[in-house]
Amino acid sequence: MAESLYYIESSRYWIQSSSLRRREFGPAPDWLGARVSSNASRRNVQSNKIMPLTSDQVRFFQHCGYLKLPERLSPDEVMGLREAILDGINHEMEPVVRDRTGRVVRISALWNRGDPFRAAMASTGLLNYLDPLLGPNIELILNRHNHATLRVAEEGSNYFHRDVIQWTRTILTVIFYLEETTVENGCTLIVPGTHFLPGMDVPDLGKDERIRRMGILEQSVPVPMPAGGMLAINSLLMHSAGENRTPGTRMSMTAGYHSVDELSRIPNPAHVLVRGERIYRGNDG
Ligand SMILES: O=C(O)CCC(=O)C(=O)O
Repeated sequence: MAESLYYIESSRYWIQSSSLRRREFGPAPDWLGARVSSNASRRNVQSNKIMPLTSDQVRFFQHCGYLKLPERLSPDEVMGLREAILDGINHEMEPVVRDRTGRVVRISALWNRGDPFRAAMASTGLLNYLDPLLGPNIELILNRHNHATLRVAEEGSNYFHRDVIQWTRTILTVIFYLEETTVENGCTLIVPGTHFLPGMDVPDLGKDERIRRMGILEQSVPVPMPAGGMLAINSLLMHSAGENRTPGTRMSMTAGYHSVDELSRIPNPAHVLVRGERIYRGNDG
């Protein structure tokens, strides 16, 4: 369905498709409702489309390299994902990653596992937020992230990293929190602004002498998130899961997104189109 118009009415968020069928999308986020005095005030004049993120939020993401998305997964979605992840871990459903003791702590290839993973990773609500950051044509990446992790105290596999090497083809990472994360149970740590530092092929930033001399990782800040919260980061941003110092678990799921590469003639089999179309704008002639 080509979705062309988003608008707020009676605190509900509506989508109207080009076929003029209108569909309710859900309750309007508080911040959006508060800012919308009339439908026209949030309409992008050129596209006649109401943007789910303000230009200030988009600028914040570009400047700082991260944004807590203004909406959460519903408690039912969180519960469905938690059950599916625990099922995958308990039944050791491959592909999985184990910790040093052989325990399964991560399930991979979430997209291939179907719902509820597909529903969350390609939900209209999430893609509406990614649209102002990535544009209308969006692909989900199958060979970066696409996994869910259960972090416990003894796991100890956290390290500062970037998700890509160079800025020319960076990606957008979304971390979905399926349990509340706090400083105690190892919320995500980020180093704001580090997406502007030069590209480097360094898997574990804390072990790199140049990074250590810069003292840049000492500038990291914790980002506590509620259960169901979603954090978008520029994948060049230096980040790490924190250390879980509680007896409990800390479950999250991670996915990566690209805008469609308009210079690629061949569809990448590791990319799934989740919004818009595969465009090609190469000048071959
Ligand atoms: O869960 C987190 O806090 C970080 C996740 C992450 O960096 C990853 O999955 O690559």
